[in-house]
Amino acid sequence: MSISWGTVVRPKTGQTVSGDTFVIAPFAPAGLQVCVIDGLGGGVEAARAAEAAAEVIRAHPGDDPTQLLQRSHHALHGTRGAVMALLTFDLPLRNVTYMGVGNIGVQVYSARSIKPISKNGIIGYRLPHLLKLAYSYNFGDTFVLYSDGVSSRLNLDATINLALSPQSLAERILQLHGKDNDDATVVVVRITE
Ligand SMILES: [Mn+2]
Repeated sequence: MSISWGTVVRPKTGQTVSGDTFVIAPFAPAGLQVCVIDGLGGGVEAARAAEAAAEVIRAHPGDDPTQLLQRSHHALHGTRGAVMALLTFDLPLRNVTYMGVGNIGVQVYSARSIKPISKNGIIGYRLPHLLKLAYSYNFGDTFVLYSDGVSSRLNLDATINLALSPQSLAERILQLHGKDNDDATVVVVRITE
């Protein structure tokens, strides 16, 4: 089995700091935590909020997603707040769970129907009742998490070339669907046999 991923983070036009960030963190014995975080607003304050949540995920990536989001919620008190989504892979079982709060997009390219949704809310301000969605996936499926600096038209784009490597695919998605007026992040993960 091999795991490959690609990532791009691009600040909005005129900014040098992105208020988005991501975490990709393998954990024992055979898991992978993948997270995209969008700090509210922009610039340094947004980046500080996103980074506070990223630190929570990086500290204990194997903890249950519910705990990770609750802990992030507490860590983000006093910040701008953030929206975030987690894909948590159990690699030997070929299972993945999704948990998202707020406006992070997800697109899964699979023969299976894997169409997760997020709950409305803002980490740090208003934590919704958390919903963990579980799926089985196939080897070769491609998972994409993206911030709202990428248009959700991505989900309808039938021209996406899945023969591309995850890194090339992330760059291509940003090129095709990125918006200049917001920070934009794309994370692509593929697990093959
Ligand atoms: Mn945004």
